[in-house]
Amino acid sequence: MTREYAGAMAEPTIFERIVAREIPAEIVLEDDEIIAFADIAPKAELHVLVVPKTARYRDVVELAAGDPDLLAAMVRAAKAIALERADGDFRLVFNTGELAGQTVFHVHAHVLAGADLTEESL
Ligand code: DGP
Repeated sequence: MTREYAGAMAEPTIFERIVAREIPAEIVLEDDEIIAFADIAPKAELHVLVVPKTARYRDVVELAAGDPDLLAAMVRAAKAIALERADGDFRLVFNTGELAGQTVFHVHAHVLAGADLTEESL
């Protein structure tokens, strides 16, 4: 795991600790670049976090600028999870910045699927 971005924190984030298996999680998908696991506080029938293993990027803006292929891999992972665990449709949310509700500053996508989400669509 690389932790190279300029603002790298002294303490690893909770997601780095999940990657390192220091904290248990219900892992649903993993490859060399990405890990995906159930959100601890689900907001939908299916609520999975898709997380790059590298801690280099704080948010999706940094990721898009620094490694668009990795961002594309996250989207592909989201689709695979929605197909395997729901009907294939899904909502992808990147909280970006504290005022938008981001609490973990290691880029991650919320994949929400399962029950009908249309009643609460944006
Ligand atoms: P955000 O608010 O966008 O930064 O999302 C962070 C998410 O991380 C939030 O939905 C709750 C989830 N979360 C926080 N701590 C843990 C944990 O220890 N395990 C798991 N599985 N999810 C966590």
